[in-house]
Amino acid sequence: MSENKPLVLDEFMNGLVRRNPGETEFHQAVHEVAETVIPYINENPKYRTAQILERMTEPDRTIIFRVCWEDDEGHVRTNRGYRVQFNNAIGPYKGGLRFHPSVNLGVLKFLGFEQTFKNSLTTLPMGAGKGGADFNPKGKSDREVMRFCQAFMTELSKHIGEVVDVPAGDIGVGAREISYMFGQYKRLKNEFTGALTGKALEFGGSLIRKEATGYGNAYFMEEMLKNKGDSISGKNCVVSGSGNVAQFCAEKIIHLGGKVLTMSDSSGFVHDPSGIDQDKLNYIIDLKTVKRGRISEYADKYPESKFHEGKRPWSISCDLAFPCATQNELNEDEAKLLLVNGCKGVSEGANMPTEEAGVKAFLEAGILYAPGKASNAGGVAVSGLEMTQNSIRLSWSREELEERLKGIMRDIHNQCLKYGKEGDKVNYVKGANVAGFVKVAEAMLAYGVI
Ligand code: NDP
Ligand code: 2IT
Repeated sequence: MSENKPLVLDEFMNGLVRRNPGETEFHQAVHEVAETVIPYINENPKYRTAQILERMTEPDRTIIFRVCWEDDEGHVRTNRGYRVQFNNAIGPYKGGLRFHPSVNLGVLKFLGFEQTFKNSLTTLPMGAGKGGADFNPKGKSDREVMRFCQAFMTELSKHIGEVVDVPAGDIGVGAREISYMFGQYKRLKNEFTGALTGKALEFGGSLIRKEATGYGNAYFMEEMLKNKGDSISGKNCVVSGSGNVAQFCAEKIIHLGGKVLTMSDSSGFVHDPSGIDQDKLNYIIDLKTVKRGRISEYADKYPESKFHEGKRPWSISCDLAFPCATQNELNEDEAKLLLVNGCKGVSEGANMPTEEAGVKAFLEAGILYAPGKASNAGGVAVSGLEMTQNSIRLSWSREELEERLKGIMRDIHNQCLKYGKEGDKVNYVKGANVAGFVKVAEAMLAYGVI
């Protein structure tokens, strides 16, 4: 039977590309996983005969809808909304919502696919989904954002629920947007249930959720270094982004004794050779979350720093790099430049920030390299803990949650060691992909053909 022939990467990818034309980010995410998982599947033919990888790369369903709203001038605006319910083998669909003009089906499928492996790694019972809209929150008034969120949720509410699908934030969706959407969900359903995570503390949110992705990313780097008898303390660190993930990644690097040299946004990066300390970081957090300003304003406030317009921070010499902005923000040349300048570790806070050729350069150089599905899983992990707290109608303390988050990141690191050890090195890409795959694959096998 042809099903029993070994899987061949190129043949598998040709089929996937043919079925999903033009979805380049989705092709990239699947290729990165297939490269490491196909050899494992060929050693374990039960996954092959059950077509597990073919089934895992096809979302359970994709929902696409029109979102109409009125701007402050009374003009009617139309956007496209999405929810990709990727896989619920091990729990309700779970994953963020992204509001950004670059959102399209291919981007959300890549994110939903990655989420399948990431959520599996967290050890918590969560399936995978991702959604959002091509809405651009930049330059919109609060009332416009509110009207958009309400219109978006009016349709989305038909498809989600605390045991069905539980969205959260991502790029362009933070506390403000989650609050507007939760309010609308509650109003439409006439029930108070934890159908979203990342909520404010007053209405069912969890302590540490805001910090979790960034903190978790720094903890993951600390685990990788600890495994080699080293630590973040005293290291020069380059961070990209200045949003939720970047802010709290920088904060934890500072707590752990590292020096943060850069932060960025889509208009460029700031380099502060004297280091971005907690006071300066507090300025950035206020600038980006309250004033909704631009990172260039940092250089006006702190003249010892310099703003590099239109540039990314990877040319700055560092020991450790933390890409925390968006996908494909670090290319092959930049990866090689980081290596030449002495970078010894990269931990991804963003989803798929490194282009495939860049990943290859890091792996060939044998530096510590953590793919986002392992290193940024702290955010969705604490979302999972928010779901638990909502279910038992209790909230845990900051200390308890931070310990749990640390424990989960340690656990993810151990899973990477289990499947990724290659001599005295660890291939975290292979480790994360295979470990994430096995749990979901076993559940799918157990259900039979569905
Ligand atoms: P935010 O919206 O809070 O911040 C995004 C940051 O990235 C901003 O600094 C933004 O700059 C920058 N950015 C966005 N798009 C681009 C682009 N095309 N080019 C350059 N810079 C860009 O999002 P988050 O911090 O929540 O998300 C950052 C990354 O982390 C994403 O990849 C997300 O998927 C991932 N992630 C987020 C999690 C979470 O819990 N929030 C969990 C796990 C992963 P500007 O202000 O100019 O747009
Ligand atoms: O990419 C991600 O893991 C997130 N945006 C967080 C998802 C979540 O459900 O908390």
